[in-house]
Amino acid sequence: MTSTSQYPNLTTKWPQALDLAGSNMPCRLEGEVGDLIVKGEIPSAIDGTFYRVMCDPFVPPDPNNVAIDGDGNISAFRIRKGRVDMKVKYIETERYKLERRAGKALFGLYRNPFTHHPCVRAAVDSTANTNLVYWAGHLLALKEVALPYAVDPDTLETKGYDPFGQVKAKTFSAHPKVDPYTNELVVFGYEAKGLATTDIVIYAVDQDGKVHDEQWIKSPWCAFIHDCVITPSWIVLVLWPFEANIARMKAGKHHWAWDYNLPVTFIAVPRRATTSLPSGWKPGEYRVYSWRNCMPIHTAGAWETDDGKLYFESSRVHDNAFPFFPPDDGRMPAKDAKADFVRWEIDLTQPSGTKIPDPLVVLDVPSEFPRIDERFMTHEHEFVFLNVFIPDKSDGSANIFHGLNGLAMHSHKTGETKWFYAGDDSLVQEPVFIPRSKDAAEGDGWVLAMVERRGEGRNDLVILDTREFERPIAFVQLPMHVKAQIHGNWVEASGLPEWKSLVREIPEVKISNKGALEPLE
Ligand code: V55
Ligand code: FE
Repeated sequence: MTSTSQYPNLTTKWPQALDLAGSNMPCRLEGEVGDLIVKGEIPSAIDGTFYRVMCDPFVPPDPNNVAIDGDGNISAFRIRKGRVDMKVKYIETERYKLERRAGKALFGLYRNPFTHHPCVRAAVDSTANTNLVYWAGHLLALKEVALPYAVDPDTLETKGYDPFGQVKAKTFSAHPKVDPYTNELVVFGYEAKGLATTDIVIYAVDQDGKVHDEQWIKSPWCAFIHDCVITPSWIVLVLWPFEANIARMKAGKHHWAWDYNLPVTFIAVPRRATTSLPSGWKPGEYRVYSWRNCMPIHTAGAWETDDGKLYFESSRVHDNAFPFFPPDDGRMPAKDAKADFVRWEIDLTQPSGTKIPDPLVVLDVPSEFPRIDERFMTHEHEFVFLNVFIPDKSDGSANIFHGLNGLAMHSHKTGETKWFYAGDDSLVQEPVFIPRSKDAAEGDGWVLAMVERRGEGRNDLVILDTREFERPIAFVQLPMHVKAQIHGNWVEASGLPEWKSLVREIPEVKISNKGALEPLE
């Protein structure tokens, strides 16, 4: 690598920030690569597309903005017959188009309209950068601050905003959950009536895109609600100890401030008016439970029992994991803040306001992005797949955002954990599970994840067989570096429309007879 630091007279409009340098340097690529080089062999039973989304600012951001507010840029990897095509394209949000046309940032701080240029105040302030979920024929590009953008799953062209259009809410979580037993997408949105409101909407979208079971509840304070879990009867929302406050926003500061006095809080809500309620529950009721100050970033699975217990699993940071949203007094999280993976238990027969017991530590390892075999979402499951920091290896660090160097597959039944270490100078991103077949046993299949080869300035997709998790069966080699994703998902080809243009197909070639070996007339 050539160093440019010896030319200090050469300036750039890009802020000099850690989240815009090194492997966080904006990717900004759009295009396609056909037939990527594969090392190893991809089983032909793997037939579908891995969609992932990067947080990838197109214009130099406001120097005070946070790293989670860059434009959403999709990468799609179409895997079929052992071969892989790749396509990369920005989601053309209103915000992206306005800023790209202006050639500069018009939006200021994350979710703070008072810091935006007045000409964009009425525009949708979504970068659509957090998750991609395929539902009811739409590839939904999600950001929890707004409604979904729908993207064409083949061309990746942005088709429009709010494809379902039936609910009067301003927001839609980036972590809706598919109930595979009822074929519903369970959705929530918070700050659902507008900036800093405590209104939460919950509903389900059926396979045809029709909304039902809409309900509105109130949050105990304007909390940051990134993820949830579902069981057959319940949705549980996870409230992080941040607070939004209009006065702070008007003062030109951040939407969120951590509050060390707030506990992590869980709102348990019956999914349907017809849900049979535990004794003591009144129709229309929901209950609020809390623990201590901590940040469970992402959930894995959840299940319920007949005696009114709810179990759910999550990653947990024992402090503020978003130091870019500090408390109003500026206190920074502990440098050595612990992180682990835990199982929470809620006894629904207890009244609202109950403090729940300490969770069970399932894996005492810094980990993030836990995933399950989602065919079993809502039911008790055996396996969890996680992105982990493997401490006895040289690379990575316990910082869950800058140091996850491996993957783990953990069995609740046997207690055994299997590890995949990505190799020297490499970091791994969120795993996705691909079942071996429609009816395969739980956890029998493959795990796919993006690996960043920091030393090479390049990436690989790794494919692991869950029957021999430690030894990869294939690496799909990208010829370039792509930024870390926020989230990604696997979509089986059987559920997708036909792939036509993802990577240009060459039509029949008519030979010209002008080649060198053809004699001149
Ligand atoms: C998260 C990420 C976001 C966001 C809110 O990881 C929460 C959590 C990439 O954007 O807007
Ligand atoms: Fe997330």
